Amino acid sequence: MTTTVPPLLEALAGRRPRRLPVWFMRQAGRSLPEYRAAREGLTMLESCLRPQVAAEITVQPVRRHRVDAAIFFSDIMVPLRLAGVAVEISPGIGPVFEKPVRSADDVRELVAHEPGDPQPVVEAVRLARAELDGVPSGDASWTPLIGFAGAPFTLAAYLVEGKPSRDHLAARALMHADPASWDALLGWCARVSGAFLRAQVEAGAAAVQLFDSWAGSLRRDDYVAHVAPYSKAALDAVSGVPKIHFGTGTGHLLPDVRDAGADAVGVDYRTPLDEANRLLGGATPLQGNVDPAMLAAGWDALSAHARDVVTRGYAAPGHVVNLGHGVPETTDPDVLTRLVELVHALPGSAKSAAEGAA
Ligand code: 1CP
Repeated sequence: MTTTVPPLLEALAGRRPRRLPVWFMRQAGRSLPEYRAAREGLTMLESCLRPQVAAEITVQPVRRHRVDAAIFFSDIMVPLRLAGVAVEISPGIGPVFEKPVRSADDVRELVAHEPGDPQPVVEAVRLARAELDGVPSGDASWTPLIGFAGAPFTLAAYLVEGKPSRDHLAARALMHADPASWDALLGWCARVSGAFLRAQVEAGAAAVQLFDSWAGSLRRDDYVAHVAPYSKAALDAVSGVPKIHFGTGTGHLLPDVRDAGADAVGVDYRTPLDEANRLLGGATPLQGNVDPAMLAAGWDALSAHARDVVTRGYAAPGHVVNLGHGVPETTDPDVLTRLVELVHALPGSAKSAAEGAA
């Protein structure tokens, strides 16, 4: 390992490496044929809990696309399963719980579960790290692995609804109907998510991302009072690595998302990065925000859009190029590889763009 810092870590520290770092949320899995081969005959959660399989799938997109980071192949439901909660990931649907958490008694029963043994996670991160330590990124000789967890609200939204939902009405009602149960539920989710993050960092993750995918469904006052403190508790469980905090539809919450304890804010595709930077006061590194729909819009439209994202991102102190949400399952992998090549060929900062044009 050299002392040169990989572009991802430079950008998350608010600096402008020569080459813009790029990775994609949900890059592991979904659209890759080698992913489907590695998972053959295994359920989603089985694949997550077999260290060799999880490590292999984690590294696949780095080998194929030359992205500047791996994201650990797992799921936000894994820490719940490790804690002994009856959850399955149904193909084509997502997480489904045997028993939704609806009443004060349900919450009491849930929070009696201790976070489980993270050994399969620790082992998988170690195996992935061993390979990534030899894969260059920019001028560095190694590629970082990003650990992640679901934010307490997003986990609670699944636990209370019992399955994916659009508006998270039952969860948002519980928040006000029974604030004491809400506090116990979110506090427990913060504890298991925090333990999951810590296990990944201790095994070698070089950065972490907290996914609050459904935070955008909240009013700002509810987010600040009933959600952000628990996200902060989950993020506070780790130290010594940069922390990215991402949500979708959070244009109205960006400073609050940052203030929950993030070093960088993930911006979904709805808010242009120059506007996000203005909302954040120009001091926070950003991650995002190519619209996933553009991956299927043809190369001319996609490349023009990606250039626009990069140009708007120059306003921020650091920029990690990513999508504004996950890779759709139907994405042509070659389009992702070409997008990585394009981003790597673009100037890393407004200054080098101006020098190039001069
Ligand atoms: O490539 C990667 O990003 C790493 C692996 C990863 C991550 C970071 C997976 C694999 N899931 C996640 C996070 C995750 N899981 C989130 C947060 C990010 C986001 O908003 O996209 C959420 C909300 C989930 C829950 C979940 N798990 C869903 C969404 C359901 C819904 O409500 O719409 C789904 C479909 C899953 C299953 C899943 N997780 C990961 C994969 C590859 C799959 C599909 C497996 C299959 O269908 O067989």
